[in-house]
Amino acid sequence: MLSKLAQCVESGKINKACPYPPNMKDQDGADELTKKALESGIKPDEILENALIPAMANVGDKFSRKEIYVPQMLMSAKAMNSAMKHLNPFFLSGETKRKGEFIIGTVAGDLHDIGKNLVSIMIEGGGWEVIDLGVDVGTEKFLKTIDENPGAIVGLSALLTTTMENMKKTVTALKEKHPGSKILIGGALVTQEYCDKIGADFYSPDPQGAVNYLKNFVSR
Ligand code: B1M
Repeated sequence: MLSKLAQCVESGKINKACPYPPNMKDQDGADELTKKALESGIKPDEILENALIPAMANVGDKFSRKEIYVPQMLMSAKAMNSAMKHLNPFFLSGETKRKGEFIIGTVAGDLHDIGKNLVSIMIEGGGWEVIDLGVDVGTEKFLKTIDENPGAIVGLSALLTTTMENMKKTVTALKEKHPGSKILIGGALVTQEYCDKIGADFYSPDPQGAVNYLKNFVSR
């Protein structure tokens, strides 16, 4: 059942009614299979670790190798979400633990969120609790959220030359107030050189690189 579920997430098969992908038409999707897996007694963390996480890792790797593109990745993200809706009550109740908290947002002045949302879903798929602050997020909001979630890792996305300057401001303020905090950055124009220049900890050009970086910080 878990390998079928993984296949659904990897192929973007959301539920039975979903006609995509055509070769899986009328079959159960991630929605039904997750429900059935839970009903059959498989534990939520087992479903996450043995089906959803490996499936999303494959999706991330294929995307990095340019074997699939944004639309396919979004379908996988939707399938993942339909599975997570059944698992979230267990994680939220504390019955099942996540690997840690990851705070993510697109920096002040920037409304681009497609890439940020992909990173968000991949990291959630990697077993983390994601606190997504959305777009146009000012430094104060990042500071407040890290105050409320000590030890959380922070991810910043920026797509505009102008807002990369705000990324720098946020990194400087976070490092000043929380010198031990780890900050990951990304976005179309962001580079490793820029990351080094502004004192962020890690630059990833794609979601899978972000997931791999977080593997160094499993806190639970
Ligand atoms: Co705008 N836009 N846009 N835009 N837009 C760009 C970025 C631009 C390059 C287009 C161009 O001129 N060729 C240009 C920026 C130029 C520059 O600054 N040098 C630009 C501009 C100028 C603007 C406006 C100023 C236009 C205007 O109004 N005159 C305006 C600004 C609005 C604002 O933010 N204040 C604007 C508006 C918009 C829309 C609202 C119309 C729309 C955004 C819709 C949305 O996001 N909900 C939009 C779009 C769609 C684009 C392009 C076409 C596509 C961006 C995108 O979603 N790509 C873009 C051109 C382009 O990039 N080809 C462009 C797909 C996405 C999956 O990729 O976001 O790069 P990306 O994310 C990647 C990686 O970068 C990485 O992972 C993702 C997957 O690989 N990644 C991370 C991203 N964040 C990460 C964080 C990480 C790690 C990895 O760790 C935390």
